[in-house]
Amino acid sequence: MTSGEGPFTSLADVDDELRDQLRGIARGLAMAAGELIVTERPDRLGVAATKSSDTDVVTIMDQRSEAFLHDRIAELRPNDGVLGEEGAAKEGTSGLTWIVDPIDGTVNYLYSHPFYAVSVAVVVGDVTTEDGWETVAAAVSAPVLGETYSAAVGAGASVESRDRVRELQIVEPASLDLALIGTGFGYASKKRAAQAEVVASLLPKVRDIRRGGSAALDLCFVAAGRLDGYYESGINPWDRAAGQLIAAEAGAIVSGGSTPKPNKELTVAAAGNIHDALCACVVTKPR
Ligand code: LIP
Repeated sequence: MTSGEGPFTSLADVDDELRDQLRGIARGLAMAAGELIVTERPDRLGVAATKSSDTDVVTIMDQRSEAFLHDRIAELRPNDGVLGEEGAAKEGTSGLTWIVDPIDGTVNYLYSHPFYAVSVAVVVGDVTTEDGWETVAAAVSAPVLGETYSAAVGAGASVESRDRVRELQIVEPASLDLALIGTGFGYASKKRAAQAEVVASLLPKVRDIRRGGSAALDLCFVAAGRLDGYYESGINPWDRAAGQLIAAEAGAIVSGGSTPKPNKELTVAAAGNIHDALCACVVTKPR
């Protein structure tokens, strides 16, 4: 094992004590940033900027939440790297990197729709690649829902709500046609048209579809049994880095559909007995 400051190159380098400590830090940061985006939301919240399209928005609170997370991580774990959705980027020396989504479900936040969260994950490996890293510990905090999910590798997943902590273990649905499946859609019109074809083909084969608007929470909902499966094409590491560990530690199979690890092309998290059947419906052949 490596001491608390590294350098860490794999999950095996991180001992249980440090793993649990990192989970506690992720939980505290996600909850504090969640509190910030609710209590300091301006009355007339607007769009501060757009990214990949006019509907891919950033608010001042996305920026403030990420600045808060970046600064607190620098205080608590000065040798670790940071990678944030809104541009926070810092190379570390420890081999650990904090991948943060300051508000996952930004459009929901902009519209005061309650389904949004702060996602905080600490990973080991090469974050300059799509799948060259592994999540060590993670937390997703949904302030309006009053729920905070967390996990550490090999230590299980849990959700806290109103001071109660519940360990998470998924329960398999009878079959895909009785499964409730979550998904989401990108911001580019052409991508959305392709995604619409996939979901239209899937809809008659499952119990129903839910589109919540936050990948991080969708993955946590698989862990919590509120969804039997989730898939989405085009999400980024900050959308999934925390939720994919939480879902896996609750017993879900997490993959890239046709690859062992989630990636930009596809993220799938599902109960083991429906994972392959779901992938068969949503893995699209290259055009
Ligand atoms: C969101 C994802 C969601 C996806 C949305 C959006 P953001 O992330 O969490 O799954 O369907 O289109 O990308 O932009 O709110 O951080």
